[in-house]
Amino acid sequence: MPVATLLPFTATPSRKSSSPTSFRLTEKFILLLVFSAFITLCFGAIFFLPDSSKLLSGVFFHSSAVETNTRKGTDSDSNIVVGTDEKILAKIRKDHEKALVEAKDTLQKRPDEIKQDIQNEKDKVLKEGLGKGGKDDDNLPVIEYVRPPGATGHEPSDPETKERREKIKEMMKFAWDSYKRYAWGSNELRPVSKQGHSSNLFGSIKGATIVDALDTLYVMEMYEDFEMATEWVEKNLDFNVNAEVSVFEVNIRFVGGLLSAYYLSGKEVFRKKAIQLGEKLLPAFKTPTGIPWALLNLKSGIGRNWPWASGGSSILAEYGTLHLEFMHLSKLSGNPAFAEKVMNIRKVLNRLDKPQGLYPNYLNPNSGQWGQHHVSVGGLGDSFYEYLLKAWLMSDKTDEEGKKLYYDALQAIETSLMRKSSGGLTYIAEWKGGLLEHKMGHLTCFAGGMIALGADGAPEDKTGHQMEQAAEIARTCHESYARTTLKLGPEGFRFDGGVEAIATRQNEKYFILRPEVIETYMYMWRFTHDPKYREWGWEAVQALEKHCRVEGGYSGVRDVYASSPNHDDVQQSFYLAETLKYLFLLFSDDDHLPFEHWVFNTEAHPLPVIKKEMTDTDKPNQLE
Ligand code: DMJ
Repeated sequence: MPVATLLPFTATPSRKSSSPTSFRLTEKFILLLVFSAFITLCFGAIFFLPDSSKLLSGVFFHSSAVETNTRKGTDSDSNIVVGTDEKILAKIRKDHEKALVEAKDTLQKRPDEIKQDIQNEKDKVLKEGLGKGGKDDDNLPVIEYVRPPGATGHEPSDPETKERREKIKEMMKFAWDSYKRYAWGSNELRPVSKQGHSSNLFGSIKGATIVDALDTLYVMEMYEDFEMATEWVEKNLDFNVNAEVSVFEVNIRFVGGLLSAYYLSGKEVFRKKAIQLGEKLLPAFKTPTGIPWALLNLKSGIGRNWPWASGGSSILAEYGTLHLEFMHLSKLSGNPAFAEKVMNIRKVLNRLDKPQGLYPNYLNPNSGQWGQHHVSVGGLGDSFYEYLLKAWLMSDKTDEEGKKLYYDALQAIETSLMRKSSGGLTYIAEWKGGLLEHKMGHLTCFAGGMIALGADGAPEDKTGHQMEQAAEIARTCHESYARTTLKLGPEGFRFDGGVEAIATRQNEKYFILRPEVIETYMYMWRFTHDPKYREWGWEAVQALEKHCRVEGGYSGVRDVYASSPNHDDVQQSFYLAETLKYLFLLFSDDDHLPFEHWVFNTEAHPLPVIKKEMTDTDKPNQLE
């Protein structure tokens, strides 16, 4: 068979071999074979001969060290050259081997492990940026995220406690799933009519329940739901709304919720959103005194006060409940403005005379003078006192001014407002223009927990005394539940007209899933380990299940003294943020969100204590 027929692609059958320099096809083929054999031999020599690496180094890896030494070569130097040469080659070999092993490892990894590796690399870069005082794309300082201790917990060893804790988680799951199913994206859920609900406290900001529930989902290890909520925040949480919001409510629920979610999970989206929202709230402080407005239009930045508040006053519990969140906003943004605004509030208050050492609920932001002399540790006043104590604790006990203001205020409360009923129940009354109103609100019941939390630092050996006060308030608040038909606490209860711890007015008989009594049980349990607090908490769980759980979630009731519940059809966002979280912690071990490392904002969003050492070293976080 002619070779030509064997080489259909290289031969040109019509072309004649007339020229002396031209070859016949067979010759061409043989030449080609010889040539390729030669090339193969050369490459074989380079790659496979024992000392080929040296040759390679000369051909492909001309390092300057090799060049320099070669040029200057003497006999003795030539040993060095060989030595250096081998070192370099050894390093190259090692690097290649390492790369091969890494590649093999990577191929064996699951996608989520690869993702985690990428995240770790990113974190490393961020960490390096921190040292250089770097900024990220949003012009925020690059922060090294370190999860504070106790962000997650473990199951209690005692079987009954474990079972009860599981039950609370089931309740959270039901509340959350119902919200997801009927009201996803709305602020709150209407569990009876199975639809979304929004109060005007949030303007047209959406998703209050999602943001309020984030940290509870995390604390209860409901991570899939946490991811779903995170995704919603990333894609939908929008503060560019032309609407008026309550500065206080938006701060405690949204800013607080986002900050906690950031500190628990380390996800940057929460830090960014919290700071964005904080910046949107800053115009509220544009008043002659710097005491912020209660209401603010987030687009125009125009503020005003509640029309019902004494002579256009701002409210103590509103302007006095920004401190914790704003200190963290400064820490996380590197912008001292947030901290300055809240420190200025203190300055204004420090200049004013306090009637009997008490703080009236109303303060005019224009004149800087008190409005009506109405004092309360419940509605309109409550969390102002809470934030004085917690400012001190959150500063790792460096904010001495906060400490003094708190203990002085508590002394005034004890002297002027705390009373004991003839039946032996301690309560905190309200003060109106010098006269006591012997009524205590459900809201006031948080004070048991607050006093217990502060007792340890109390001056003049008052720790024991304050623990007793706290325990007495817890008992009174428990009585306010125990003395109702539904075993749920009324909004307000009185100690006059022959009654004790009972609501006498129709408009004080409702229960809206509030947390304060359970909050106090949780603090008392942590400090005393007296089992009665867990029992009282369990009684509340049973009442919630029996009277508030409906087909579409949990609902408040209109009258706790009625023989059967009349539902108000609202599942408040604080039920998921506070009530269920405090219940869960009541049945958890103390090392889950330990008080040494975490402080709860007034909406039960845990914020880490800003440790002294950290402030010194953590440069970009430092406040100026
Ligand atoms: C919550 O929004 C906060 O606890 C606030 O400080 C007062 N009231 C509600 C819950 O009752």
